[in-house]
Amino acid sequence: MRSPEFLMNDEKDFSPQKHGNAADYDASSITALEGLEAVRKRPGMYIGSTDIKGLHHLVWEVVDNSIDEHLAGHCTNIEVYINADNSITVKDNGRGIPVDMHTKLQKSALEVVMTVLHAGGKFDKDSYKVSGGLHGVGVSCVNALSIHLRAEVHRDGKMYEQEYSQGKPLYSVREIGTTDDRGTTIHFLPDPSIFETAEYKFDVLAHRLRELSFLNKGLNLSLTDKREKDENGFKTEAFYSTGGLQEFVLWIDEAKTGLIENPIHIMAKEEGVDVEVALMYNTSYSENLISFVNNISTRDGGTHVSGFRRALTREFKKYGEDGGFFKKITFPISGEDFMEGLTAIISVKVPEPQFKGQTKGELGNSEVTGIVSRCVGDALKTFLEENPNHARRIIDKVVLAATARNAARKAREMVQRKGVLTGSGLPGKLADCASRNPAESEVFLVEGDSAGGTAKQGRDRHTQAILPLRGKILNVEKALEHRIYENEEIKNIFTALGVSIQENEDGHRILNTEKLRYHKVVIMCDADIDGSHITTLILTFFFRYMRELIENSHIYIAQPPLYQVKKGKNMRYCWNDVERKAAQLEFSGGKEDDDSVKVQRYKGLGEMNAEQLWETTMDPKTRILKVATIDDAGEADRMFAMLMGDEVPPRRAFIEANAKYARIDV
Ligand code: 0RA
Repeated sequence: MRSPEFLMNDEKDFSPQKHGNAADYDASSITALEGLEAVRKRPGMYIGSTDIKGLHHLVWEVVDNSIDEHLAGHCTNIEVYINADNSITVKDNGRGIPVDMHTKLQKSALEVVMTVLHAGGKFDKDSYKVSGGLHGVGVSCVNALSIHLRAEVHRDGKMYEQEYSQGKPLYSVREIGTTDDRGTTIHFLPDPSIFETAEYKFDVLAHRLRELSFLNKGLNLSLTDKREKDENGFKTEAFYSTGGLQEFVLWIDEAKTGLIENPIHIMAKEEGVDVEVALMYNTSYSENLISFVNNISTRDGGTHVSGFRRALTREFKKYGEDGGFFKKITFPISGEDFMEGLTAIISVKVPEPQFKGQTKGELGNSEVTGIVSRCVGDALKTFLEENPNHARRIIDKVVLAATARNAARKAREMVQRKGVLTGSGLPGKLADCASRNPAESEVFLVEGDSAGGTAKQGRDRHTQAILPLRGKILNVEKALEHRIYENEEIKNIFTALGVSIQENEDGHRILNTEKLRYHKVVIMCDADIDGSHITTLILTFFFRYMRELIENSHIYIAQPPLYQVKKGKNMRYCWNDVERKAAQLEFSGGKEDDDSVKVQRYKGLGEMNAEQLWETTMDPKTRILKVATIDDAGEADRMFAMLMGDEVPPRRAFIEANAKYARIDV
């Protein structure tokens, strides 16, 4: 399906599993818990889903075990291969999975690790564990869900192997030779009877491996795609970071202009908790905070993020007040003002992490707040003392942010008082639907008044509303916040949707979606360059000001067809060139250029009549809708800034690299 490529994301939800141990490991410390049949019966329970996300999840289950070896100080290299048949090989130079006999089970430890759910050594508090993935499942789940898996272990001078099918060993662990190296190689082919899709995506794997390299400086990671070969051999990418989070921040901010020379890099350890933070101020208005616990992304933050915010606000506030830099400001400075234009990565390593929340995306350990707050506070104090010039630049930016926030609040209050943002008076341009049930109601945001008119005629009046948007909508990436509330089209979106923005005592903007009037908001633009640009502008607006709507799957992108192929009474709509060619060949009975087969290229929605628009793009029974998602706020932020910001070179590079995705009309 066509889509702006930056919306395609990988997955990065992980929760820890307490598992494995260090030097005193032996097979008898493994505890057997459950059989693997359960995993095959209900795979979703263990790996989240059996779609493309679940497929990629298998790789992370294995890689996380290798990362654990690195965290325990035993592994420097992890190689990942996508093989020609879409099987995966993960090779590390860790200690190698133990192979000695498990006394009770009378099996090799390797077999136990590979075939028993939750098998692990006794928990070792001295090293951090990430393995287990989202549902704390481990490598045995990968085995259960693979039609074939081969484990090769190099350990104590010997090589061992065992193979499995759907989790069942094909033979006992056997010795296959001698070796000088150490490590584990896991090769697996996902079971096609379990997964909806078999094809691995290079970019998805590359993205997480790059992230892992920033999070684990000094670790060599590589990805090789053996499915395609060109004159330079297989496509391969190596990920290695010497600078760690400092480099991570610069990579995320590639398209932004720095406010200070270098990122502030903080590394500290307290009470067994490793704290690493890198932060950078840039000239943009957005905040980008990314956090990890034991290499696992914590999407919803948690105690480590609270500690960071607390320290940042406290130290900058004190510095600004002591220096008399806030004298001119007549309203209170809020925590938010210190976050504008800030990109920060917070990574903590906690021996016994507790994850909270529905998706386990939030760190719960309460002691971590104080630890991070002290470590970051001390480091910031030193930075501010030693770098008065940079400190001044940041403080000036904070003052500007506070002033802008105050102006935005006034502008918002003005329109909200008038009822414009609260949904009382609906915009005149909105052709509302009859239903008052948001769950069945949808609104189409349509590019241009004329296409809006066609959509109005074609729609199902009961459930579908139409809001035409005139011309290009405001580029919110470049506009100051108070300008946003003055923009007609944006005001109309707020009013039509029935959502409003409120500010809490911390200055934090909160979206009130209680009165959301439509559960589906469909962006419907022309299938040309302009149309895709407008789609991106609207998505940028939702990303910056109504992110919850994207997170809660309320935002969709309509997919109008690109062609109509016709011969006599035969007619078919086509969404890409493959479909078009197939239709042409079919209608002509195999003749390459049959003049009686007519191909109409749809560039704009306006080229379709109401009935055609309904049939192809709006009818819930036949249309294709793409849901907008942000699985990775960091990546999305980077892409939006790149596409919409004012730094031209990286944007051009991105558009060129992704030309086949970005250009819809190829
Ligand atoms: C159980 C115990 C130990 C290591 C591992 C498993 C292990 C698993 C994987 C999966 C991929 N690579 C891996 N490397 C190691 C501890 C080993 C010891 O104490 O020697």
